[in-house]
Amino acid sequence: MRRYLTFSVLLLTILAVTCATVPRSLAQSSTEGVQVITVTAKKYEFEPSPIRVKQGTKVRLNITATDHAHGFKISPFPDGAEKTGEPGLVFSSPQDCTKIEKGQTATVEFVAQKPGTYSFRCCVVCGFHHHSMKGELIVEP
Ligand SMILES: [Cu+2]
Repeated sequence: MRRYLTFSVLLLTILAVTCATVPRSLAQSSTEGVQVITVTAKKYEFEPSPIRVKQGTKVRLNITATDHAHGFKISPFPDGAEKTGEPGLVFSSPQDCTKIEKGQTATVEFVAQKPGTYSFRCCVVCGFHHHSMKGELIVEP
């Protein structure tokens, strides 16, 4: 009986340790290999621009709006390319206009699949020169 009890405790301990470690290692692998880039959005520019990444990189843009609410909208197709077929940027979640409240940070995540220049712009009206608030992402082969 005593031996059985010891065995049960041992088994439970192993189970508990396994359960506690597996999700942690999964969480780690999901952040591995992601290039995190900090971007600032303010009237009327994005910093840095152009943003340069290597083809095949998984990119996470952490965009902070410092002075006003702004937006971030990027074309999934390179400039000058036909906007059909396989996109050059493959997003983790469907996106059109990512809105960023003043003082907040929004995240945009994608895989830079094809080389080229991808234009992005502000998509939340933020003032007089809103339409000239643009930037570029360059995916290098
Ligand atoms: Cu704007």
